[in-house]
Order: sequence, then structure tokens, then C-alpha cells
Amino acid sequence: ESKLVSLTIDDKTGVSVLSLQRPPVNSLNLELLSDIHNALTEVEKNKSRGVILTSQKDGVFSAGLDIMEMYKPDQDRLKTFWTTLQDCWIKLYGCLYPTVAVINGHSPAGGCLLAMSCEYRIMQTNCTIGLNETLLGIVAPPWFISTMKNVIGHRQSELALTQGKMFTTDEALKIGLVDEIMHSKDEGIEKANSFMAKYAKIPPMARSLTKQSIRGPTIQDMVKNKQADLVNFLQFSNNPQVQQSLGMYLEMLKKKGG
Ligand code: CO8
Repeated sequence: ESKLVSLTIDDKTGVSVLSLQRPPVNSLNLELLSDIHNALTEVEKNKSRGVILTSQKDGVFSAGLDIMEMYKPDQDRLKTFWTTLQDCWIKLYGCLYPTVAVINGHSPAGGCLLAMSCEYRIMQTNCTIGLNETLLGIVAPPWFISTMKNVIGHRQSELALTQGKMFTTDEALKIGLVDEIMHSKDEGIEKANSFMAKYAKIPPMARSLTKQSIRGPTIQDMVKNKQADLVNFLQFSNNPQVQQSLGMYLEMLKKKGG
């Protein structure tokens, strides 16, 4: 039983809730990513009708990748870390069951990637979401970019990515980065269940084959380039200038927290 996520199935709705619980900010380290992957595999077996992805604690959905994994890294662990992230995305993006993100807090970078990989997004008012990589002096990998394009389109993705833009909840709703707004997690879960209920009348096989068909090319593209993507990540994160940027960013985060 994992301590970094909890997976509970609601017997009434048949929908599973997957909660991230890695305090303080659910930053995605190797262990959390691996627990998410395992939980998604578990859902395939427990026959739930779908998954709601959320954070145990309101305020932060996920702070994205754990920068400590990339800063002055151990090379073997860095490799496993990236491969686990790749596998986690492949699993979440391609899973046959419906997925909804109940974004009950801020959701930068890798947090935004997780949310965008779901089929539907409901977000807490007065929070922020986006791929802010360029702000950190790093570059979102091509499959992060494809995932975003598939949600908000080429033009909005170009603007958002080059600026490292963090959208407020209202802005995110306006451009379709999220689908609905919530005022509390309970309301979000309710809305997520309403979304799931839409599939009660849709034959699951037709649904899942359609999802596969629409998402397949994006996934195949990533899988084809998986090794090159890893090499690229290793090279990039070991670049002294990138290390310096990450170090400065961490420093800034710590100062801010105080
Ligand atoms: N990784 C590691 N530590 C983090 C991270 C993170 N992503 N985010 C926050 N922390 C730490 C902080 O340093 C702080 O540590 P301490 O307690 O020691 O001071 C602690 O977590 C709590 O953070 P805050 O005080 O900032 O908490 P708040 O509730 O005030 O704010 C936020 C929460 C809004 C999530 C804020 O922490 C934040 O903006 N974090 C940074 C998010 C971010 O920019 N993430 C980018 C990660 S990079 C990524 O996901 C994609 C990389 C793509 C690959 C690139 C190839 C090289």
C-alpha cells in the first residue's frame, strides 16, 4: 500500500478517486510517479468506471516535477526518474477508462501535464495552471507540447509556451485549458461524476476505441522517440547552464516560502 497516493473506489458510482498525497506540494519525484503508474494499473483491474485525479490537500494540485530530482542528480536515478515519467504519461494519456482532473489548487508544469492528460478538467477558483518551463530556463519536451496542443490548439500553445504563461482559473476556462470551475473540491467531485455519468449510455468498447484512435498518434509519436527523448533530457539537465537556472529557481522558491 502506497503512502504517496490513495486510491478509493466509490461503490455507488463505481468511479475511483486517485489522490496525490506527497506533502507539501505533491512535487512529482520518482516514487510518486511510480505510485501513480501503479494506481492506474490497479484501476484497470478493479473494474472502476473511471478515475478522478485530485490532490489530497486543497491549495496545490501538483507543483510539477520535483526539481530536486533534476538538480545535481545521481545519473542512474535521473534516468529511472525520466523513464518513469514517460511511462506514467503513456499510461494516463492512453488509458481506456474516462479520466477527470479535479484541480483543487495550483498546477504548474508537470502538474499541468497530468491535468491535461485527463479527458476533462474542473478547476478551483483563484488558482493558476500552465506550462511555465521557459520561465525556469528549461524547455518543455515535445510530448508536453503535443499534450497541450491537443487541448488548446497550436496558436494558444505557442503563445503560452514561449511565455511560460501561468493562467488564472478564469483565463484557463476562457481558452479551454479547463472545462469547468469549482468553488470546492466536493463540488468538483460532483461535477466530475456528472461528466462520468455521460458515458453510462455509451458502449464502453466504442468509447475506448474512439479514445485510442484520437490519442493514438500522439502516444505513438512519443513511444517512437522515447529513447531519444531520454537522451535529450539527460543531456539537457546535465548542462551547466540549466543546472545554474534550476539552482537559482530553487533558491527563489525557498526564499519565497521563508
Ligand atoms: N520541486 C521541488 N521542490 C518544490 C517544488 C518543485 N517543483 N515546488 C515547490 N517546492 C518546495 C519549495 O521549495 C518549498 O520548500 P521549503 O519548504 O524547503 O522552502 C516547499 O516545496 C513549499 O513550496 P511553497 O512554499 O512555494 O508552497 P506554496 O503553497 O506557497 O506554493 C506552488 C505552491 C505554487 C506550487 C509553488 O511552490 C511553485 O510555484 N512551485 C514551483 C512550481 C514549478 O515551477 N514547477 C516546475 C517544475 S519543472 C517541470 O515540472 C517540468 C520539467 C520539464 C523537463 C525539463 C527538461 C530539463
